[in-house]
Formats: sequence, C-alpha cells, structure tokens
Amino acid sequence: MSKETAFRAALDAAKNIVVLTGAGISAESGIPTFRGAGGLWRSYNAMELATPEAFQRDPSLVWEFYHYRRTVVAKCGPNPAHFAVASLQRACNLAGKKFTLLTQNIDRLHQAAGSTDVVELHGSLWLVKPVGHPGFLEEAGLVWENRDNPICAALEGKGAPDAAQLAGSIPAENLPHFPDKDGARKMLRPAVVWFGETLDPRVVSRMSAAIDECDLLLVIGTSAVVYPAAAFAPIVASQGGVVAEVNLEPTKNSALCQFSFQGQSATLLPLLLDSWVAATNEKSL
Ligand code: BJW
Repeated sequence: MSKETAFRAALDAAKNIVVLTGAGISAESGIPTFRGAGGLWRSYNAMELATPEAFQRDPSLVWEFYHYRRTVVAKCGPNPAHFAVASLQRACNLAGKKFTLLTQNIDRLHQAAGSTDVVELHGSLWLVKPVGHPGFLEEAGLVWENRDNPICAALEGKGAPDAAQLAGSIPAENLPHFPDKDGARKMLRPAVVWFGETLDPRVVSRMSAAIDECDLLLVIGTSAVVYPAAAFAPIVASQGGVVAEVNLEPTKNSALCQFSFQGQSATLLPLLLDSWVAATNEKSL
C-alpha cells in the first residue's frame, strides 16, 4: 500500500480530525513565510516587530509593517491547498466526522476558500482593536473588521519594504485611532497575537477541546517552532493519534509523524485529499 493510500485509510478510520496550518499553506498564494526567503521586512524579522514592546517603542514602524502586509495579502487569493482543506471539511461534515481547522495564519485565505468556523490562533490581519484590549475575536466596539487600505491617510504610500524609501516616522496622533465612548481618541492596533501575548481564552478553549479529542492531526506548512501550536503534534502523538505532516522540508516534529509528505502544499494536498473527498462524498449521499 502506498503512503498516500495508507493516509486515506487513516482518514477513513478517524472520527475527530484536526488540520493545523501555518504560513507555508499560503506560500503559493504569494504570501512570504516568516522564516523562509522573503520573511524579512526591511532588515527586521517577525520576531522583532510582532511584539507588544516593538509597538510601544515604535508604533509607526509596526503600523507600516502591517500596512505593507495588508496591501500584499489584499492582492492574494486562496490556492489549491486552501480549497483542498475546505473540501475536506465539507466531506468530513457529510460523513459525520468531527473536523476542526486551526490556523496560525492571519490572512483569512481559508475563509476565502470556503472553510467555515476557522479557529484563528493568532488573530486576523483584518481585525483591529484599541490598545489595551486583551481579546482577539470580533466583538462589537472592542475588536472589529477594517479592510480599508490604507487604514488611515498617514499610511498612504508608506510601508515599502525597501529601506531606501524610508521617509521618517508617522506622528502617533496620525496613526489609526478611534473615538471611545467618552470622546477620547484611542490608538488602534492590529488584532493579531504578538509574541508574549496570551491567545484569546475563547480560542484556547476551542483549540484545547479539539486537540484533546483529536485522533488524526494533519499539519500543513508550519515550522513548528511557535507555541502553543508547536505542541499539538507531540500531544496528539502521545494520545495515540495519527499525525501527518505536509511541508517543504522536515520539521522538528517530523520524527513523530506516521506520515510525512514533502513538497509544496498546493500541489500535494489536492493529490492527497481529492480522491478521498470524492469517495467520501459519494458514500455519504
Ligand atoms: C511550505 C511551503 C509550501 C514553506 N508548502 N510547506 C513554550 C516553550 C517555549 C516558548 C514558549 C512556550 N509557550 C509560549 C512561548 C513563547 C512564544 C513562543 O512560542 N516562542 C518561540 C519562538 C519559542 N509563544 C507565544 O508568545 C504565544 N503566546 C502564548 O503562548 O501565550 C501563552 C498561552 C498560550 C495558549 C494558552 C495559554 C497561554 C504567542 C505566539 C504569537 C506568534 N505570533 C506570530 C505573529 C502573528 C502576527 C503576524 O503575522 O504578524 O505568528 S509569529 C509568527 O510565527 C506568526 C506565525 O503564525 C507563527 C508560526 O509561523 P509558521 O506559520 O510556522 O511560519 P514559518 O515561516 O515559521 O514556517 C513556514 C513553514 O512552511 C516552514 O516549515 C516551511 O518549510 C513551510 N513551507 N512553503 C508546504 N509551499
């Protein structure tokens, strides 16, 4: 039996399937990964800018970084890997299997491909919230969607990744703000989870419940170095669940995977999943 056929047999047997995705699944959509080529913005990596300390020190720099990424992502669409995951979800639902999609990505390309009920571990590039609010889920008046580009006039023409185009920082009062209920202006920030911040407790409870009962975990395009997501494969393996990985290269969790598929997710996932989805849909009708 080929590795692919054995994986599809494992999908047949599983009752609680979890898919965990990272930046690699969006690579073929044109969005650079964090730790791969193109992961630097100016001379910074995400670890230097995706922190509350960086925002406190230099909100202009961090807003420029996110404005640039909003501009890039707005031009990108889902790729065949996102569509394969969405089809897998629909087939699992039809077949009466529990399915949870956990993503570390903030690009919302899973939703654009038709995935529903996506658990966004690290928030969303398209959500904003006032500085100081701890939550990361949409909530009236506290965390809301804003897809404006630029999000404020002062960011127009800013955020170029080429340091040569730097033209001084934006005064704090010109960065995104909103008037609170007392009429005071409050600074907004992207509702994304930065290093050292705690994930939204509602997200933690959904992700913990999914991982606790998971009997098959499919991990796609993550380097497995950022917690808590990096711990999911070891947890599921220690529970006796099946762990499968799709990645361009081996990761630190590869040794505990029953199935390791090496290559681009946009090519591999349709090959791996489409026939199972078709057969499962047919059986379920
Ligand atoms: C392809 C491909 C293709 C390429 N096809 N594959 C325990 C131990 C040690 C440290 C900690 C710990 N617990 C917490 C910490 C601290 C910290 C942490 O993990 N530090 C580590 C660096 C050591 N974690 C936190 O602070 C987190 N908070 C937290 O844990 O709170 C406590 C708590 C949690 C839960 C319950 C209760 C309490 C918060 C982490 C926030 C991470 N934020 C970022 C930025 C988000 C906003 C933004 O985007 O700007 O999230 S950092 C960045 O890394 C981003 C990503 O989601 C995340 C993961 O990156 P990812 O997706 O893996 O991307 P890459 O680039 O690393 O990898 C891409 C992979 O794809 C590679 O493997 C490629 O080979 C592959 N690939 N092309 C298939 N075509």
